[in-house]
Amino acid sequence: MSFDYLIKIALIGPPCVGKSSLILRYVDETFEYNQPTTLGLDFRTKNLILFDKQVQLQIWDTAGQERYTNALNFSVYKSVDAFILVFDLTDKKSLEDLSRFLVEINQNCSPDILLSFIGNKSDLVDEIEIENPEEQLRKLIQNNFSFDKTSAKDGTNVDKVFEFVAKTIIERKPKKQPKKEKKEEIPQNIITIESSVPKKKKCC
Ligand SMILES: Nc1nc2c(ncn2[C@@H]2O[C@H](COP(=O)(O)OP(=O)(O)OP(=O)(O)O)[C@@H](O)[C@H]2O)c(=O)[nH]1
Ligand SMILES: [Mg+2]
Repeated sequence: MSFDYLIKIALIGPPCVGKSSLILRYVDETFEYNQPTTLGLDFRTKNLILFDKQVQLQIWDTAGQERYTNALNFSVYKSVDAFILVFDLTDKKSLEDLSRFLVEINQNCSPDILLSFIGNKSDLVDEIEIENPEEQLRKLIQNNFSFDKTSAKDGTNVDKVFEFVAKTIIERKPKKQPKKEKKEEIPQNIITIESSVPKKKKCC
């Protein structure tokens, strides 16, 4: 299938914050209570129409555990259009831990790379530990950023975040990209290894 825009987005953040669950919710509209830890790197695709154009999102799921990240993540960092940085609203430390990911972005990406922040697990209202996430995030990052509270469990704001990121990237692109086949667009030098997300389904 051909498309007008290919947009590459990576979800990054500490372990157990819900990165894989957010992708599962967005792509498959499901939720798993026992989502396995991501051991490597994988991607899912989602086709949608934005601004009357055919858009394919290539969504990279990364491992939160540091021991699985470095070399693989480096390849992804070089190739994506945007990052969604995820923390867990019920775990204060997970927001603080985003600083390690911001250092990696600073070292490997263009300064104007699009960053969108997610505080996930908003459904766990009685367990929220972070009172004012925007204020905490401002201590970590000086540039403008977008922020939303999401729940991969009940779907709150999940579509909104992915579509906001996709639209922002399209608006930033100076010219229409040439139509390309999906198969050609998988970044080179990426080894996809065992991961928690289901195998990619063929798009129709
Ligand atoms: N209640 C609730 N639980 C969630 C939500 N998102 C994820 N979880 C649960 O949190 C756990 C971790 O979710 P994952 O999606 O595996 O987290 P991850 O960030 O991909 O973790 P790593 O792969 O280890 O980096 C799982 O048991 C999920 O079911 C959410 O929005 N609400
Ligand atoms: Mg995962």
